[in-house]
Amino acid sequence: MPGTLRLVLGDQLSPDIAALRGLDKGTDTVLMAEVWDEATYVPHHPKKIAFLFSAMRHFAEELRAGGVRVDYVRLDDPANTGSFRGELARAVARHRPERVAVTFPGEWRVFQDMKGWEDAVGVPVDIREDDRFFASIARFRAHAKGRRQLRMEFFYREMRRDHGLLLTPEGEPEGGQWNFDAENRKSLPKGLTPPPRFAVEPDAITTEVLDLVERRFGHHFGDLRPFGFAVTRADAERAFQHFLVHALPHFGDYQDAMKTGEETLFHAVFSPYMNAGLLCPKHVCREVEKAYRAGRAPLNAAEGFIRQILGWREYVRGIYWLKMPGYADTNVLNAHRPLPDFYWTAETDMNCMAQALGQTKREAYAHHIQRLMVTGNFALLLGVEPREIEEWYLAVYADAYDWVELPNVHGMVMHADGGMLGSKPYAASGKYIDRMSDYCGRCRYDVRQGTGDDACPFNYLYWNFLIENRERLKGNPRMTMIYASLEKMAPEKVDAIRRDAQRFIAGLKPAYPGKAAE
Ligand code: FAD
Ligand code: DLZ
Ligand code: SF4
Repeated sequence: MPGTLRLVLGDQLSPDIAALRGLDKGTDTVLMAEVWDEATYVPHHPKKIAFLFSAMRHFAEELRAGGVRVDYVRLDDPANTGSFRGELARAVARHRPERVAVTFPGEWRVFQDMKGWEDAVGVPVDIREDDRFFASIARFRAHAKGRRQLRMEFFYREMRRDHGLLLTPEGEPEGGQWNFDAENRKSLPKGLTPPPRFAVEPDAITTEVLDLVERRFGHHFGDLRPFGFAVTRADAERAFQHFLVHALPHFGDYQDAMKTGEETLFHAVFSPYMNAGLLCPKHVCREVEKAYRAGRAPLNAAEGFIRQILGWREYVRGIYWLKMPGYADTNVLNAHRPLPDFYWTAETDMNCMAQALGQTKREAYAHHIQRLMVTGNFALLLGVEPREIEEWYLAVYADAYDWVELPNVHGMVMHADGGMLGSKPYAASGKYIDRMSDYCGRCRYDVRQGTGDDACPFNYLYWNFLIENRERLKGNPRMTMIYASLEKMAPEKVDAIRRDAQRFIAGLKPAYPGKAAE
């Protein structure tokens, strides 16, 4: 009997995903497909592809074990057309369903294509809302309506109230304030050792995927092995429990810290799992609240953590669907320089960059402050073309999908949207990196020098950025003080800054995205 064909995409690996609701095991089939287009629309890190393919294969096995019929198309299937549309059309011809059900995708690019599927395959295609998020797209639109300016903090407070997280019985914020960020900027003290990273041994399915990825994508930037990602929901939950017990208590205090050789510090390291559907954000936030109420984590840690998910993660998704497609095209700082080659080789004598890029290459992971204040800050100061740096971030991190990467890079890092994610650019000199890390002590450059051959490039690039963007930024009330300092700067010093910045920029080699390792 022809039933419903239910398509599950690689980042929709949740048993309660909308497309699976109402499934009839007698008549319905679930379709999953490894497709070339998705694996190559940017040159994804091999670990990211392996994680996704292995998690997809494990999810298919989980469904089958529950008695669900799954039609799983592997990348190497000779008839594989390489696209969602092509695979859906082939599956419709095989199963002759009455209709297709699919969940709203995470990327504008895929949504545009999805809108044409019904005509292409000749049966109704039911695109269902992705309700794994706290806020629907309509809820975010309602928040945004009529506001002259959008700010994460106000949206976050509404979300706390909507979902009753960290509230007193009177509906007020726990601890008398909404946000404890001011307590969360400590550098790492000597003698405090972060917990070991949670890792899972590859099983037979993962081992087979690793061989496939090595053969087909081994030339992409990034190390495939050793591979320790969780690829099942059970192991993703173990990773989360590991975080709750060992890292959450210190999460707040050292959220912004960086240390040589310490890649994950007290971070959660489970964004790939949450974004692919192996962990549910609502479950994660409730469990963190419980840990706080049971006295297992301080308020600044629990609040800081919940804000990342209930606040930032939801806010960037809201901005994405509110502003696309035009959002990706803005470039208010008129930045057009090419991305330097070392983003794709991790070879540079700036130690902070070498640390962040090196661990990105090894792990497909860097924590927020490395992404924002090291690799991101450098691209901002240099004035890299937003599209180039966006493609890089989308490719190299295991948790990267357009809906979350784009607002973070285009908005938060590059200020290319004019300030929807930050009221001023997060530009900083080497002084910030020196305060929050031990990188500078081991660097060939001197963070105390502003100009000259040995001066930290972040220092003169910072002032050069302010000079180049003076007309655009000097009216920003949060930048009045820094522009007042620039106005007072001796002309010889300004000249030296400009000369050093130009010399440094002229010495950079442009990158050839995704080709560096070929
Ligand atoms: P933790 O620091 O432990 O935070 C816990 C969780 O909060 C994360 O797992 C994540 O789900 C959420 N979170 C925290 N900050 C953000 C944020 N700004 N936006 C969305 N979610 C957030 N996150 C992605 O999931 N995918 C991306 O492609 C991505 N690209 C980024 C690019 C740049 C330039 C920047 C500055 C940030 C980006 N982020 C992205 C946000 C953040 O850096 C990562 O979510 C975080 O580093 C993941 O590591 P973690 O799980 O250890 O996070
Ligand atoms: C990221 C990714 C990759 C690398 N490969 C696949 C794939 O082969 N099949 C699949 O269903 N999904 C994959 N994905 C995730 C998709 O890119 C993601 O589902 C869309 O971008 C929508 O968010
Ligand atoms: Fe980075 Fe400058 Fe410090 Fe070197 S001195 S690690 S380049 S901030």
